[in-house]
Amino acid sequence: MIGTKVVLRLRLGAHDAHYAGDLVDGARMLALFGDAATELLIRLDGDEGLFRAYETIEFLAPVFAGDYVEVVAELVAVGNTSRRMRFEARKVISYARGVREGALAPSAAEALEEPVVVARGVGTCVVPNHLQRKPRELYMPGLPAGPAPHAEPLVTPPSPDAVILTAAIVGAELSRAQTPHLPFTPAEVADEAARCREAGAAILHLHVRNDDGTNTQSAERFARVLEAVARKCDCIVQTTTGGAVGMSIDERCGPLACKPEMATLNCGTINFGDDVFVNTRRDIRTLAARIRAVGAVPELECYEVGHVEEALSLASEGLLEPPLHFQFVLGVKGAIPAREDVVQYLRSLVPPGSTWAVAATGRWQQPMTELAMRLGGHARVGIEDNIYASKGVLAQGSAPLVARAAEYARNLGRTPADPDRARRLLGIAR
Ligand code: KMH
Ligand code: ZN
Repeated sequence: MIGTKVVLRLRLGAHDAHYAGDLVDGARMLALFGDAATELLIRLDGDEGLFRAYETIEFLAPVFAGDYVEVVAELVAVGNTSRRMRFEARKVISYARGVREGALAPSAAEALEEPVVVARGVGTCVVPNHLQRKPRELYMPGLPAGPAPHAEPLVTPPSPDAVILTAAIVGAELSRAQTPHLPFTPAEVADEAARCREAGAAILHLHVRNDDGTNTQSAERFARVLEAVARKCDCIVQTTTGGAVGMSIDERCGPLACKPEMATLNCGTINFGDDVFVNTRRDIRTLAARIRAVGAVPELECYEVGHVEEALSLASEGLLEPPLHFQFVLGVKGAIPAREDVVQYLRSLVPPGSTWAVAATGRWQQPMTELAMRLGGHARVGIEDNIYASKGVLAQGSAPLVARAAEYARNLGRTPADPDRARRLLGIAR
């Protein structure tokens, strides 16, 4: 379970002192981090595992023979075989003030009122699949059984601090028969938007429905929903120009009349389950121009590798202005699968200064968005893509999915961006 901790507490003795003045070397702290990591792995996997890499390590205060230290290892992320942990060593007992000056006996010591952090680090351990002896569901609830997303251990580069969470709260393919938590009316959408904002979302990816639940791209309906949302929260609204399969390009452009801050730009045609979601190269260029004409910032929806290349072509043709904002949509039946190697490849195509996020369908939503956050990307969650909180258990709307993603981000040391911070990161003028 993310957040699981183990604590070791021990006294460093004369045999640990390595340098002048009874100073203990930093390598000793690393050995203790290794021991704490090992206990965590035994508890999680029933195996000692291996330390693969440290991303950061800091030595913050000296440690001397005779000090007692408390070492904490906390699980912050779980991959297929990787377990990422945060470590902290704190001095809790030290020699008494005056010992060094000879004013007190050398045996005088005291418990510190406030522990002193002496070392900190973040690192990744691995437990190969064949050595894992505990069910993965135990510590990675929601991860589907079946083929693992990626066979290789993950070594995570340092992540930027802010993570932009998008809530996709309506969608075009869902029905109330599938989930009763699907909002239809402006008031229902606005309430759910406010709940998602409260949970940590900065962007709302928005489709709208008529009161009877049918899809519409009507500018009037969007205007009513946008007004209701703006009364309840300050989220960036990203209106869809994808609409529903089968709509014409003109119809799909309906919400642009509301001059949204953001709009989606779907970057290619795909099989969309049993349907075909058509975005010809001409359509994409028409949509890009119309989005630009209303001053909206496009989010580039990529369901295939070639869609990223298409977006880059649009930029080189001058139809998109950098920085670009990519959304990798994974796991649509008939399009690119939700796998770690896919994310690694797609993000390698993103030009410097641009941003990227992951959205994934169904059971892949949680593991893939968490992977994106570990890799420094942003994430989209919500019932448009996935209606379940865990296997067979409906999410109570999109907000709990946002809350879970926000908690995961915070455990990684990243902060869910509020809408204004997201605006700055995305270059949205207000
Ligand atoms: N409903 C899908 C066919 C978007 O919002 O831009 C398209 C879609 C993408 O949901
Ligand atoms: Zn959508």
